[in-house]
Amino acid sequence: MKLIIGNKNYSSWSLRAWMSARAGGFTFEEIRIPLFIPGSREHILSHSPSGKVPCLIDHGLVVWDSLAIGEYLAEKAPHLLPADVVARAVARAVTAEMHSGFANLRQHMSMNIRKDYSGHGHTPEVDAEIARIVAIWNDCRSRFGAGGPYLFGTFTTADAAFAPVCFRFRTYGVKPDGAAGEYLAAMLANPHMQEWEAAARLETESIKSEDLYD
Ligand SMILES: N[C@@H](CCC(=O)N[C@@H](CS)C(=O)NCC(=O)O)C(=O)O
Repeated sequence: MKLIIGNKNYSSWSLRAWMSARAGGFTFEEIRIPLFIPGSREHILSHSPSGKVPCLIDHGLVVWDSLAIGEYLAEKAPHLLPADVVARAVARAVTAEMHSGFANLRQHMSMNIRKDYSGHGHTPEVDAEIARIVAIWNDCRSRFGAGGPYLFGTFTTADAAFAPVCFRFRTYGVKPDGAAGEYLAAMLANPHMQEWEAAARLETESIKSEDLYD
């Protein structure tokens, strides 16, 4: 299995697929393509028909888009989704909401693991989206989280979907109270998250358009 990803410091979509692959216990070759430098688009297109990362290649099968990759990996490693049908439906709903929503947060608080932009990025729209994310986390933790520290107890693709938000909250100094805050701490302490973060800190490329508040 091969996973094509972008810069670990910046590529939030790549992080989602990579976390599902790690949490699923898969052995995979990682192909990291630094984004937005000469040749990177051609390099991505040599693997990924959409021209975007992440892209998963498994014995000739090509799966692009982080949502499809998460679903595919969960078919091969069913523990990546909750076993209960109700919890599984909610996990898919919050994953889909994260995948297609929160445009203001993405724009004003882009993932940038190495930076400390505490206090930056707040607009009324961003704050409303942060409140919605905190409500999702509190709801999942209280209804489904009894079996462990993650949204549905054990780690699922829903946690992978919110992984970039966890790094964003730390970069931009967003500190939820209560169950959501405990969930954020558990995610930032997750060994796979820490492995990704350590690699992000070693990267030397900068994407100036993503360094929003320098
Ligand atoms: N909806 C896609 C989004 C993928 C995406 O936008 N990836 C960005 C990097 S995080 C990318 O490949 N950008 C390179 C480009 O647009 O040339 C997914 O979930 O995989």
